[in-house]
Amino acid sequence: MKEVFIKYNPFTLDTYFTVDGIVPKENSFFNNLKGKRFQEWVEDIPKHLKEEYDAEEFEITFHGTLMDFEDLEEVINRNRGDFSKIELKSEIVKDVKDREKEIEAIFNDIQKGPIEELKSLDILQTFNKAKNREFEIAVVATMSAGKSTLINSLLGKNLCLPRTKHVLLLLFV
Ligand SMILES: Nc1nc2c(ncn2[C@@H]2O[C@H](COP(=O)(O)OP(=O)(O)OP(=O)(O)O)[C@@H](O)[C@H]2O)c(=O)[nH]1
Ligand SMILES: [Mg+2]
Repeated sequence: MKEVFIKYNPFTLDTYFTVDGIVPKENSFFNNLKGKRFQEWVEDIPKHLKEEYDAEEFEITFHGTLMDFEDLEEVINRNRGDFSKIELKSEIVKDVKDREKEIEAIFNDIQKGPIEELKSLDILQTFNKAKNREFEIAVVATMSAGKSTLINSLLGKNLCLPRTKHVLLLLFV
């Protein structure tokens, strides 16, 4: 039974991977995951485990968010037939929502605290803007490059966009 450890940080996109406590070889699939989102490579885990470690029995411990663990669980369950034994354990860490709540609690404490400069309307508005899910996207390209076509296909509907020629188009999503 090979013991696999996968630690994935969705904020920095860093992955730490070991099998029986040993980091993979340089040319290993598992050593080339830096900067890649978990969802880009989770599907390929079973195949590479089998190919690179030439074993039938694995125990995988995943250290990361619940959302990523569930994706891994789904992939493992789908590929169970290729292994004589494959077990999955989790070490769940806080996800984005938990962290957002913590940041909000800290901000609310600051608003009740003694430092008046941190209670200005400007700071309150900036914090609310950062928290808001709305953000601005600028689509910039030369005339008839396909800006309107791109925006329409991203939105999945045909907006009647004014001529977007060389100008900055601000799209609120
Ligand atoms: N072949 C091809 N044609 C495209 C593509 N994207 C857009 N077009 C065509 O290119 C033409 C211009 O596309 P638009 O989306 O209107 O370009 P635009 O940048 O909004 O143009 P302006 O607002 O007039 O500057 C249209 O006839 C589109 O159908 C593409 O990816 N491939
Ligand atoms: Mg246009």
